[in-house]
Amino acid sequence: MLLNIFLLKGKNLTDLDQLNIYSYPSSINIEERDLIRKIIYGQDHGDLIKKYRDQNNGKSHTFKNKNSNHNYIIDDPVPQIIDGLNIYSTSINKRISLGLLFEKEDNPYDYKDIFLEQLHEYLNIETSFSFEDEMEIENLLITLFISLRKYGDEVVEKKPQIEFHYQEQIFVKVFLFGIQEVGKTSLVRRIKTGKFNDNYFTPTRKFNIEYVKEKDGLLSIWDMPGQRAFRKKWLLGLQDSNILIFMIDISNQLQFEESKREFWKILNRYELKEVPLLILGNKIDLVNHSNGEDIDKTQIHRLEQEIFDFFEFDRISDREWKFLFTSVKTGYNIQEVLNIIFNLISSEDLI
Ligand SMILES: Nc1nc2c(ncn2[C@@H]2O[C@H](COP(=O)(O)OP(=O)(O)OP(=O)(O)O)[C@@H](O)[C@H]2O)c(=O)[nH]1
Ligand SMILES: [Mg+2]
Repeated sequence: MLLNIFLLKGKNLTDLDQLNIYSYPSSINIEERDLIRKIIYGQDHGDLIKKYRDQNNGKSHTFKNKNSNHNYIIDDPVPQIIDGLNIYSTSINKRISLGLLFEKEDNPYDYKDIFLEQLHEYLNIETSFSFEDEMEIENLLITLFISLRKYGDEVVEKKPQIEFHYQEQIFVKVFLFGIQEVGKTSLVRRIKTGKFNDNYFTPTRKFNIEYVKEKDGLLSIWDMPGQRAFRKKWLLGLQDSNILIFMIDISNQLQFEESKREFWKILNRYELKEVPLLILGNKIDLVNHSNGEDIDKTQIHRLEQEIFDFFEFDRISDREWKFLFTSVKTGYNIQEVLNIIFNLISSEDLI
């Protein structure tokens, strides 16, 4: 199974002090100097690698694309075991090192074709990919990670033959969007840490990706920045989403119009057709002045109807969807959010 993906970039790869290091999911520590040095030297002129290169005539993949200004040269990836870590890395234009970290027993060659193909597709077919843009780099790593994991699970890994309690781990990409200050980042923190902090207020600028392990699977939650200036970044984050979560601040009706506009822009995107949707009416504590539990049923029903009418949710026709009132502050319905995520996607084709 693929464990991690990393990218090293600098004016000169051998100048370790000036290297920018990106990795995903970041839980595995590859930021160790010595390890990085070995990876880079291995890729450059390590003995083992040289032998391998000679056998393969040092193949590079140069892909030409008429529609693109870019023409990234992607080297054949090189397998290395470094400090017991199973690493498969390639260099791009001899200036960037991109590597995969596998579990010990994996054979990186199983991934060679898909790795090169995906990388080429991302770098040379996308018309404007730039290694200068951090967001694009992060997005590249995550997209590659998700598709290689998916590939590994479907094609490479053999399921245990006889294992009675074997339960497949599912991997879910959650696209969490909504305008500014509705409570998206607070929700992610609540799910991750169980805590809420009233004083915590940091508008998200680039998207914040959190990795949450739940008993039913692994969630990667893509928490989008809600401020107008950053909303164009939503388009970079939505591909391959398994579920959409749209959040509204129900205590701030002045922003409903804007919220509705942004909602339909995303919902009308062709690539998200049929992706299930969960809509959260957040900050119910402010409307109800309670913790959410002792809500007046008629009042809440009326409010729900008003919101449905205003946002025209009855026009949602091409997907499964659910609506839920929440309070990230009091914790009201937060567990239910997780249940619904797994219910909504249980029929999807997931890894
Ligand atoms: N009363 C109340 N306040 C909340 C709730 N959820 C979030 N907040 C507050 O709302 C404010 C905005 O929360 P964030 O989580 O930063 O909102 P966001 O949607 O991530 O905002 P952007 O990153 O700018 O898009 C913070 O002050 C939170 O403490 C809630 O359920 N009830
Ligand atoms: Mg935020």
